[in-house]
Amino acid sequence: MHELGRLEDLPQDYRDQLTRLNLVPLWPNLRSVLPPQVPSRNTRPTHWPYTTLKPLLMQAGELTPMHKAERRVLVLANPGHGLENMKASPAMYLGMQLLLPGEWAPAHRHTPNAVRMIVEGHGATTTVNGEKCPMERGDLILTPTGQWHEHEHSGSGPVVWLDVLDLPLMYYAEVSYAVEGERQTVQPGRGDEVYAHGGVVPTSYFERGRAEYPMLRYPWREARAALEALAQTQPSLTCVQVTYVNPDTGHHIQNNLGYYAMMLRPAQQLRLPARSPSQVFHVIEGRVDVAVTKHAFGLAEADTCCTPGYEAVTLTNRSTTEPAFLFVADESPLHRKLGVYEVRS
Ligand code: GTQ
Repeated sequence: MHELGRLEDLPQDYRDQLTRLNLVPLWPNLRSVLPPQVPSRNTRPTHWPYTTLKPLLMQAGELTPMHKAERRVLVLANPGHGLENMKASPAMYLGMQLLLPGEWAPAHRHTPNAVRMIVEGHGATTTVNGEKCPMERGDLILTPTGQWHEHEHSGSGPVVWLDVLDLPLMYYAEVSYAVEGERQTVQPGRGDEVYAHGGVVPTSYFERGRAEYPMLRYPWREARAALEALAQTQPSLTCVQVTYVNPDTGHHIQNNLGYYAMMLRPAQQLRLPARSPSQVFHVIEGRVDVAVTKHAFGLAEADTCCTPGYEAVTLTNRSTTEPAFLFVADESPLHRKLGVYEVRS
């Protein structure tokens, strides 16, 4: 690939004229916006150990009362994107949120899509558009775009969860905003009970149109059971993984980000090929080593890490006797919509 002209090659008065007219020559920048073969990526492989994060989150509980926080969250920010930009990757935001007994995080709705993966604690609930969802370890709870949500905790002890939002993408698109609301009236009925029976879904002769998000809570008990059944039924299957889907459509649960649960068999080493999307790995149970390019992380339970796209990732279960379980998030639905989804090798 031959070298192109530089900005310095142009006479200063010509450059000044361009600047005054809000014009920029492409050729000095062409290679940086269209690099050869592989995109440039700011996403750095980054590890957030829970043991170091948790004491600081608990300290936030003492330092900042709920009414001064609205959402008491420490953001897992990727230094490659600049900490102040609060991105784990180009499209993914990660936050670790704390709710103490008796606290209430007031109702609001916003354009970014969110999910929460419950890390620890008992007795908290998230109410999403009037549906009250219990929060237990490993559960995945959705708050899709535009839906009212508030969190409350009537149990004892702290409750902590990992928020994943497509906030950086929405912010980039200049469509990110929130609306504050009143305490919701809880409606009877739970999607996770109606849709708890795989393969049989509600139907009607008198179709009135389906809810866009029929299931808001995906209990860990069910996802874990699905992974164990899959591993047992297919002993030679290398990637024991399930995707969180909308049970009415079979499509990803949200528009931009994909969510998965993965099981590593005892001592299993799994090489995930290089693909275009960035990924996030969070350990639900066990200990997992993550290797990507020149980085290697030892993930303990409740640890989180992210990896850039276009790099192979190798996962290793540290236990030789017990399976390990991971929650995975990625940008593949977005990449497919953009028409750029790629698997390389
Ligand atoms: O719980 O609604 O981590 O609105 C960031 C923004 C959590 C939430 C976050 C939010 C929330």
